[in-house]
Amino acid sequence: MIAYIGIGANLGDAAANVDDAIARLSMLPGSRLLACSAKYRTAPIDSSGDDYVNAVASIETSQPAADLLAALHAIELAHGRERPYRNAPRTLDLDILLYGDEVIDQPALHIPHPRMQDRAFVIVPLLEIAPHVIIPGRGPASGFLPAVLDQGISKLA
Ligand code: PH2
Ligand code: MG
Ligand code: MG
Repeated sequence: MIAYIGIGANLGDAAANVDDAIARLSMLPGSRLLACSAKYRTAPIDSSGDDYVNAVASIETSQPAADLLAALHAIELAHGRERPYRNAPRTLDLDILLYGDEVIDQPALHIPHPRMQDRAFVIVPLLEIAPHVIIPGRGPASGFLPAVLDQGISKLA
């Protein structure tokens, strides 16, 4: 199965946290890293605090989606992730954006990620590594690009 993972951070050394997350994704059991976008500096959307550093990675994995989610939570915890309130600033956020062409609606797992098509910090790095990817039930990711380009986003050097 090919999964796309959204990576975000806006606390501590956000860029270093994103780099470390990518290194840890490459070591997940039963998985291999396929591609990784550049890192982007992005304005907080429905969130507060500093600008975020965001990226998107793709992995090939034999892990069921629920197991992959648990593994991502463990990486977040290794970075001291706390959840004082919804969308609080965070040292590291790892979200499963897409899991193959599956549509999953469970209490703690919604795939495709519910708001991914509305967010430049997801759509821009996703299209960098997967220009033709389809969001199941929603259509080509590229179709959502024009509507998000007014959100602040710039590639990190
Ligand atoms: N994540 C959120 C809410 N808002 N804004 C940016 N720029 N980047 C994020 O990763 C982000 C956000 C919820 O997870
Ligand atoms: Mg998130
Ligand atoms: Mg999350």
